[in-house]
Amino acid sequence: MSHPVEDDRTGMVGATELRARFARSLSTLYGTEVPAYTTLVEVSEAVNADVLAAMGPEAERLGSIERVTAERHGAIRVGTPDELAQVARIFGACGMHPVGFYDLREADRPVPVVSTAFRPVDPAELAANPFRVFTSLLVVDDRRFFDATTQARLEEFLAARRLFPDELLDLADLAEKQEGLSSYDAGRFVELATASFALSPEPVDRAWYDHLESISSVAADIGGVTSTHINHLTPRVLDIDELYRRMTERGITMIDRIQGPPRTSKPDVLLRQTSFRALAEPRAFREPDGSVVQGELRVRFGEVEARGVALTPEGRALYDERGIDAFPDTEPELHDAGLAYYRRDDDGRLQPIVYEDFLPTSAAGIFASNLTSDGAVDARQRAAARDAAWLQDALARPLHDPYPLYAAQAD
Ligand code: OOG
Ligand code: NI
Repeated sequence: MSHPVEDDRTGMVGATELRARFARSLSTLYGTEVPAYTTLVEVSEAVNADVLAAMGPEAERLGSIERVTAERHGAIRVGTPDELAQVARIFGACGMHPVGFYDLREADRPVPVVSTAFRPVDPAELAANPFRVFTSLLVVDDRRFFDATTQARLEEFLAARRLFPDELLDLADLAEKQEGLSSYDAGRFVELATASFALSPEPVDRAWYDHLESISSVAADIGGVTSTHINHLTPRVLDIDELYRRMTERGITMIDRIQGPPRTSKPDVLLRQTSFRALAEPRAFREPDGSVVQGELRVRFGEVEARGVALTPEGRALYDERGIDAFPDTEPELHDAGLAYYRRDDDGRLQPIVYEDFLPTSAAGIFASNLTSDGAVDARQRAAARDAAWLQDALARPLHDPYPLYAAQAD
């Protein structure tokens, strides 16, 4: 289904345009909040221009330069199934649908969340603007992290907050119902949605935050504050090794490695990411005696990524079990072995289908690089049951499996 950008007759702003505006508006916000992000975007654009100049049309096989230049992924974290369902309505208005189930509690450095990614699923929509948001939900009843008292306090704290104003949620529902918003409503929607993800000036309860932080930094970032915020916003780059060099040259300390497959002469697969820790940001704290003081928190960061071809389940199993070395050297071999998704263009040439999702090990690495404490996990305690079916119920809308989406694009 294609949505008109802005129908001249009705003046309606469709989902595609809402998504593009929302991504741009968040980018402007994040640039004012985390200035190094602006540097990252500038360096990414310079690297992309150089790759395009050096390689010509070949550089655009994994997406047009317009798509890649506008391309961002964000990350947000919420505390309750109700909050997640509200997020789903806001992203739904922008034509972003939940895809995939990630259980970060199973990572090497476990984080008490389960996650999905909201993104367009239709190839034309992905080409127009592939904005995606990795969205994590705290698992408050997982005893390996939270004792019964902490769980009860978390539930009470989270039930008392409102992340999104009713006006925003009503506009989101209206946008989905009438497949767009009037020009005025669209402006309001983008303004309210962006403001919902800004860092809040509301004082943080020091004792409560510290208690959660001793268990998990991510738990504190979610359940220790009264609002949510964009945790990072990631541009896409066509040569991440070159990006890493240029950022380091500019004096920005990157994490020690690029996550994902190492650089090889083989076709690029899946996703490679790297990041830097943002500076500590000033935040107000309420001390146990009731006084409010200025302090700082270091919860946000910068990240950049390069994307390759999507792997089939067989290709993914090979990657997870044996690494990139086990892969063939050329695209026709990857295709013929059924390891990656391609489609044929009108001339019969293979065109790669871009990987649009995330990698649990990379995500866990990104979470970990951003944590101030290792936290405390008691593996002997009971895990809370969470799976894709549970998440779909919480979302109150269909949760897509990524593989059939890639298979449909390849056909
Ligand atoms: C999400 C981390 C996952 C990625 O790129 O893998 C992620 C978070 O820190 O909330 O964004
Ligand atoms: Ni990320």
